[in-house]
Amino acid sequence: MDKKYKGIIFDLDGVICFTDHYHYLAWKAIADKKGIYFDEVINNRLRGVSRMESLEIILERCDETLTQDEKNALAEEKNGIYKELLKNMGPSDLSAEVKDTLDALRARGLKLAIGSSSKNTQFILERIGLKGYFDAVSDGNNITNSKPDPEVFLKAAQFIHEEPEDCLVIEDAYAGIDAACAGGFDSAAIGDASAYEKSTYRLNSFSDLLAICK
Ligand code: B16
Ligand code: MG
Repeated sequence: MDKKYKGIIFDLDGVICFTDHYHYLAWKAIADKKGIYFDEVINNRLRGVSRMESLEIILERCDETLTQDEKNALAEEKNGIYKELLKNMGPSDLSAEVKDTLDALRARGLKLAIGSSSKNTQFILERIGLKGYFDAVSDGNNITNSKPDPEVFLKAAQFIHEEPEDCLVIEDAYAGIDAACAGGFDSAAIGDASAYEKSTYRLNSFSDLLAICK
């Protein structure tokens, strides 16, 4: 395939950096407090899923019926624990491979954007030294429908003034690849989703992008 892309939209967690273990620890603290069974396998189902939807998945194993206020309080408590844990992150959590690849793609004239479900995107970008780096950031704060709805990627494409067919989405979550397809984007899958046949490309490593976006 020899398509010339104008923009690349990167998912954040699982693509640019890895915060899933911190999500796990924070949700585990909440689950333990409520006496709900939770493990790393269930945590994998939270990949790319919004905070409230993540809570609903965890509550599948809860016998109690919670009110919306109680759910909001739990989600907020989880986020407080998660944000404390994120303070452990720093520039060393951005790999040289990712940074060098981003720089090379930019040097080739591509516009670079973030398309993440996370409401903590700006905080994470700041922690890993990428504050202000991207041409646009579309995240959990500017959407009403989360992946697999394409909204976060459609907004990212709008922010960089490009059409979906001219952009490539990079994702590690099945829900993210589905979102890219639904929005009319080509996609490159990495990590957890790297075997997903709905993706246009499957990456072994982040730098494989250099062979796709020439
Ligand atoms: P927050 P991504 C997603 O980030 C995470 O993969 C997912 O596990 C998390 O629930 C979601 O962000 C919301 O995060 O609680 O920080 O708003 O993969 O879309 O970059
Ligand atoms: Mg992700």
